[in-house]
Amino acid sequence: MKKAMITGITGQDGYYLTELLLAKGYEVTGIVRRTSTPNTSRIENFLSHPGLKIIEADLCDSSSLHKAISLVKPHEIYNLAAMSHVATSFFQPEYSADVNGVGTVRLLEALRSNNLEGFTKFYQASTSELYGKVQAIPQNEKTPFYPRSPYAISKLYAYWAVVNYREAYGMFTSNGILFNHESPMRGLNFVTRKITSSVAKVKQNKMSVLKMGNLDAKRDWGYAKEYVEGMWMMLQQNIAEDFVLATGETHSVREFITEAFRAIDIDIEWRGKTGSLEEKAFCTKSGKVVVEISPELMRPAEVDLLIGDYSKARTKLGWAPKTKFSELVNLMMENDMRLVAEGKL
Ligand code: NAP
Ligand code: F7E
Repeated sequence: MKKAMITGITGQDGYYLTELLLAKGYEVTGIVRRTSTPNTSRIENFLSHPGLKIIEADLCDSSSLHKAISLVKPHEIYNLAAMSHVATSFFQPEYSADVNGVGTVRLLEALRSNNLEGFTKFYQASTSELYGKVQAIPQNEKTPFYPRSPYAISKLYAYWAVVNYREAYGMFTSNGILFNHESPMRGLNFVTRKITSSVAKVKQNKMSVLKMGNLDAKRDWGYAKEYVEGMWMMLQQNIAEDFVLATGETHSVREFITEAFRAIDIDIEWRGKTGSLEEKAFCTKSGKVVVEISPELMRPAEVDLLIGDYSKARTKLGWAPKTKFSELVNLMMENDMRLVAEGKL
């Protein structure tokens, strides 16, 4: 039986990857950090699965990682754990570097100190945020990086550590450079889920106005469930390489909001100078303001435009995204409409 270890198992991608690997018959070990309130709500349904074990460890603590790896000796490790919120990284730059950057090296070193460098395949959750102030459109594996946040800088360090351990020690280490991927499991403070949960509340009269930051930022948004399949495919190769996963389509935050309202049959109209603090969205039918701008939600430096070229993944892995932008918005809206109606949001 193949053994996989997932750091960040309690997050969005951790949920979908656990579902995938258990369905494939893997024995899965999840690394969960200690928190004062339970952090396993996403994976609640898997906790009683005989194929899943949980070990308490932290990316900031080398000895706990060494011990976890020596207990499991996994065939595959998926390093998904991170302080993953870009806006938060501006307030906690040092912590972001510790978890995302040094944490990755701690995990790679734990493999080496357990003499597993020739045995375990390693997946690193790299990110389209590395492209930052983009140097080419669209972005692929050869596009130079230009990080624009402490989060992206920390992930850049981890990216190069993964390349270096591959070259220096011959380890099977792969960077998945994943563009934004979303789902009903997305954390509530990322923009897509913030929009779908808030629009569902507006519809059900539990919120009147949605406050937003930069509406002009453009992202390449895919469906997380499909992206974890790509992670697994990367580790089934004979030779470790880095791959971009993306949809090849880009949409602005403004378009996402319009689409979310459209999904529940509400037409909105944008008024005020586009991109200004005065811009607002009105419900066409009621005339009420439903979206306005909050300057404190703007970031000190922004990533304006991301659009990925996933041709290498399509050719070498046979991976391609299936869910279209409007389908993704619809499935997230459907989920949040139900959760709001049930009083769970
Ligand atoms: P997420 O929902 O924020 O999950 C992050 C996970 O990391 C959680 O399980 C969290 O645990 C865990 N974690 C944080 N700090 C830790 C620490 N010190 N020790 C151990 N675990 C820790 O993120 P996601 O969206 O699933 O993303 C997965 C990974 O892909 C992240 O590395 C992210 O940076 C990267 N990424 C994401 C995207 C995307 O669009 N989603 C795109 C590219 C790359 P708690 O539950 O206890 O907080
Ligand atoms: O922001 C703008 C914001 O926080 C997207 C992480 O998973 O994907 C994610 O990073 C855009 C930005 O994701 C609000 O300024 C406007 O331009 O959903 P986000 P992100 O920063 O792209 C990458 C690939 C990762 O690797 C990260 O881990 O939306 N925006 N108004 C807003 N963003 C938020 N969060 N909240 C707002 O109110």
